[in-house]
Amino acid sequence: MGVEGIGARVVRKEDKRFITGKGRYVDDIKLLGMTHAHFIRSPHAHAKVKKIDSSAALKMPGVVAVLTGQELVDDKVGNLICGWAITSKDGSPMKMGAWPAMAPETVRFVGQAVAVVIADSKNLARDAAEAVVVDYEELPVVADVHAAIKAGAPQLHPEAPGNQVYDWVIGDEAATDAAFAKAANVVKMDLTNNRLAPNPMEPRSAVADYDAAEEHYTLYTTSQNPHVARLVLSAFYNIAPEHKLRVIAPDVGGGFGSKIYIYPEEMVALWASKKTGRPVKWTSDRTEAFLTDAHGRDHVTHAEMAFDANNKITGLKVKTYANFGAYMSLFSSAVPTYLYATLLSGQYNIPQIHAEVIGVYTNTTPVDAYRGAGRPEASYLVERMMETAARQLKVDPAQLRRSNFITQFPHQTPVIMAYDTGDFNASLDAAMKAIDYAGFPARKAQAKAQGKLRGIGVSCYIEACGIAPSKAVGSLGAGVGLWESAEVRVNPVGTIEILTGSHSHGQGHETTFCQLVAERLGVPISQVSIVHGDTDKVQFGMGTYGSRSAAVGLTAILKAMEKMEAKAKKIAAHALEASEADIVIENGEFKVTGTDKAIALPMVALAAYTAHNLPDGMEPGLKESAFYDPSNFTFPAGTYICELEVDAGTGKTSFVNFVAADDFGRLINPMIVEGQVHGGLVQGIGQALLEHAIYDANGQPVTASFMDYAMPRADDVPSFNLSHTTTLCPGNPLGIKGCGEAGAIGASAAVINAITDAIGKNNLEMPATPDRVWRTIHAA
Ligand code: MCN
Repeated sequence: MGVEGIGARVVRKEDKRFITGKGRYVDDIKLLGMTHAHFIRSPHAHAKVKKIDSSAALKMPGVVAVLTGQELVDDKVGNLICGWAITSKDGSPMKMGAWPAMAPETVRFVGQAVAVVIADSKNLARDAAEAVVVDYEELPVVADVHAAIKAGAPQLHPEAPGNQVYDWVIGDEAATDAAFAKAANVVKMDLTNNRLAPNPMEPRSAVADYDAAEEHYTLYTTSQNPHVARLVLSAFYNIAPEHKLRVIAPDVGGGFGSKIYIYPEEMVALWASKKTGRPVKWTSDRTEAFLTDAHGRDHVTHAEMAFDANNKITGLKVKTYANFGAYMSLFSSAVPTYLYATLLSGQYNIPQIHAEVIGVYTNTTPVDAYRGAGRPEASYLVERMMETAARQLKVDPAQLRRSNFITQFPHQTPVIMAYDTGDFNASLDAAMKAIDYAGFPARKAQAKAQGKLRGIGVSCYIEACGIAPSKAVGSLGAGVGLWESAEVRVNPVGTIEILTGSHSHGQGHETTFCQLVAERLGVPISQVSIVHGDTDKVQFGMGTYGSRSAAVGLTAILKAMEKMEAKAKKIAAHALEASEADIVIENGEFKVTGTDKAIALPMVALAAYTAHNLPDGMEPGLKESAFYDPSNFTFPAGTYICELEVDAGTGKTSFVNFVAADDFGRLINPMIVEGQVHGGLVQGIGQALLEHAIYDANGQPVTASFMDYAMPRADDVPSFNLSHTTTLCPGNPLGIKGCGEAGAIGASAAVINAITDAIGKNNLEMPATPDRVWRTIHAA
């Protein structure tokens, strides 16, 4: 390993730009003649739009236009779509209710746009929106899953009788029932996975610019996947033929999944720019973000786990109601199905699993992938079941897990996933050692003597990430295959540009991707630059989500590097009059092995472009590209153990220790990986203790501000104790497993397992607020 190569704790290159205020975000974009959009949003969860009177607003100075949902329909701008087809158990396709970018007739959640004001300034647009009168006729509301599935419940979409999107199953039901019939013990649980709001630092934003002369659109947008945005916008929404639309995602301040999708606002901005003949900017405020950014989680589940007389798991049955909100967003259908139920085997040998997932429409904000996307829900369920089982079977929770671990790889689970590698005992051992698991009973007794309830909670998570194999995701219903692209350009002076289809919005790609180049060529990372986020610069890419950028994106870069290096070696061999087989690359030089003959990379690059001394028949230039489509997902796994104390008088939880032992295969930059784990753990703890997007029975969001939606702050979380075990991923040549979501997947079960251990009561829903914990302690 060089000082900046693979495995080095290199400080993030991009941070200089961010911490000196030089980041360039969408809201920083200012174009000549730019207007500002302000959306008029429904205050009702379900209503008919009877009339929109914009006459007063249109008379206000500086108002350019007031555009409505009906005009959008008249202009044949397509509806938003869900791109992942799921089939119900009766063979019928999922039921997609039409989702126009602004509602012409019916609004189905608070915050859905019905019209937009375009004005010379943001404040003028906001003021004029006050003058637009919308006449609504309120309709009956279903605000949660329980209300939506009741017989005779008000219906959201004519396409979806009973508000049901699909009723999907996986696994062998008869074989699972047979396993339960023979069980020595059955553990049963009802679980709720609370709805979350994503809250990245930078709110969503779009600047759209239509050039009438060229009939060309440019869209600056806060996207995690600009190429997919361009494809979807042009193919499905009739915004433009693809080559007439350029999408640029400049610096993006976090996304956590919520910036994967196409949202109404950027579609409307593009359309409005064409209609008004001027650039249009829209930037969400925090309230709009709470109302319109796709939410996460929101499952209601009943689960049963069967054990034989030796405490071996013999079966798992799961029935989950997944709340989709009012419409199906781009990835939404896959989240509670293929990203959730396929992980229900956890780290365990479970011979039979049967899961049924019923997707349900409600009058709430649409729900889609949020950090972990289905996998936190699966992990939470399995790990709460294991803890509950240990309590019911009166065995040590760590031991029950260990005795059921999968130890042979590859391992085919009964729910599609084929785990390629792992060492679950190693991460459990590392975590138990780090927290001194054996010493816990003595610490608990000591705490009790001081009037504190102390608990310990284990969570052994596994996830499938590095989201790709095109064949796999395609066969599971994805509308596109998922792979990644890369191009390596060595400039005539020897500097290196890496063009990637991944999109960094906080993950540190500008550093870790350069580290691969530094490792292979022995050049400083300052000699390497990363180009991403612009559909005119990078030919195509699938973007960043599903912890895929290292395992898939970096491997594409490796493939392109290998091609470039092979050509560069030929040039070097020719220049040095040596055999190509004798050329090695070291410290930025091409050397003839065993001699002192060498030529520096800039000289090789210069030779490639000056081209008068190249091997016969060689094309000039030094630029190569590659696409990489792996053969499987990657399977990061680990153990988190949380030790905490609960104050029985107040219900308040205080962390004592939180240890995480993760297996991410080869680490490119351990410091960046630690940062990723820290962030994920904080989000998992946030879900467990604080965060909950709540609606009242009328579908009114009651947590649509930071006053009411409690984000975790620094003093809400402990200082984490991290370690790594390593099994190299056999699915990519670098042996990498993704790390970007693990913390959020494994943390919440560890926390709730610890609290329930401390208070001696097993049923506790998230978020475990002091009030809820106190009531659980003191419940009869
Ligand atoms: N890495 C590494 N060694 C490994 C694995 C990864 O050094 N074995 C490095 C990678 O090179 C990259 C980072 O760790 O710099 C994360 O890599 P990866 O796990 O491949 O995840 P992605 O880059 O694809 O990022 C997506 C992931 C997801 S799905 C969510 S959600 C999430 C997350 O990343 N959103 C984030 N982390 C986030 N971090 C920030 N700051 N902001 C977000 O919105």
